[in-house]
Amino acid sequence: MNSDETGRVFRALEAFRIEIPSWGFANTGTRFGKFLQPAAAATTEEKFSDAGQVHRVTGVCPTIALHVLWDCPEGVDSAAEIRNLADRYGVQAGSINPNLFQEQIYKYGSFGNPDEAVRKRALQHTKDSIEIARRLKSRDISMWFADGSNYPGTANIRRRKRWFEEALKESHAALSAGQRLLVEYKPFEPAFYHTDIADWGMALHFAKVAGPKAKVLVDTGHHYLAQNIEQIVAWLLSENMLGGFHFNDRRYADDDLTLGSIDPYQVFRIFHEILFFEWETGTRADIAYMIDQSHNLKGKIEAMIQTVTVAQQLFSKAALVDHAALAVAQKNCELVNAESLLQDAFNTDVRPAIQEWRDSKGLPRDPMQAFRESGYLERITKERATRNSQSVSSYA
Ligand code: RM4
Ligand code: MN
Ligand code: MN
Repeated sequence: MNSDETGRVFRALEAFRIEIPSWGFANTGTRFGKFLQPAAAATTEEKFSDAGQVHRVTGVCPTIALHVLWDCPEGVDSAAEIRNLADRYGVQAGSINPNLFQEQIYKYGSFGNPDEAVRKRALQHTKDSIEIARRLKSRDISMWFADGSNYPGTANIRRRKRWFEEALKESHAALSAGQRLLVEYKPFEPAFYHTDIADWGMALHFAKVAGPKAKVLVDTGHHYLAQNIEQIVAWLLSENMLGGFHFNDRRYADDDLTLGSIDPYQVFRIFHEILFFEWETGTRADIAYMIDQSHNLKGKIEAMIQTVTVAQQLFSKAALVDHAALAVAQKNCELVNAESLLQDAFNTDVRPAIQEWRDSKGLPRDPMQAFRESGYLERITKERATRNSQSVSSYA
């Protein structure tokens, strides 16, 4: 790699921050069961502590996404304690995720529930979540809904759409200046016939109806297999409606596997669309890069460090695409040349440049090795093992 390319990698890394999810450190499983790990985090404090380790060795994960039901047991009153944890462990609260899918009242939906009382409860929980975010100085409230139905004819799809529009508008009205509402979509699961926000078109519609501070959140695992995710990204960028990502990888559906483990070129193509947009428009895309993964079997902290490392590699590779040359090749319909510009960038080994960048920041060249040598994992395994051997019932 020449010095111009190294410079590009440095600039890309300088601007790239990744938010990690609290639930990635907790024991998670599938509907068939949960295999417990002795070192898993069970309390909000442990999640902050583990996230702090990831930030310590990578230097690029200053925030942690929180799920209100799992991480804020006292609701709005949890904010003060979370601020203390943020100070103690050196990571700030990131996006706030209301939980509108786990409690019994949500059996038939939240914002789309035919029962007005449940819709009100869901709206109140969302407003509380916005207040928690305000107290924590968090910018984004990420809305994912499990709402949907399992059998044809059982739900009034149009009426539910209206209820969603109303509730999202009201939620938007509760935002403080600078806050954003991110609307996530998912084609199926847990609902298996219809899902109220099933794709990016529906999410885009709802975000537009909600108001100007609402944007779309793209979770890479929430698409059908053949879908062209980078095209969706390009369209949302062009509409100024892309708010952020939940990155993960999948082989089948919402597998929540480690980013880049199955199809790294897909992630590269997404990053490329973003960086090409930035080059062309001369503006920074205002996007929250977040991870949404479940490390059911992998060691959780190591899985997170691995994820961050791979994300940096793929982002750096995308930064190597020669945009000026690409624009010319596209204009002249030089297909092989255009495609090769992407392939060449993707095939470049960016690891030495990334190590140099880490050196320049006083960060460990090899974050995984630094973590393994720290003794942290051994310590928490001892501290948490007995408690973790008893099964826990919630998702995270
Ligand atoms: C969902 C969705 C949400 C996440 C939950 C735990 O499938 O991806 O973003 O909060 O899982
Ligand atoms: Mn998600
Ligand atoms: Mn998901």
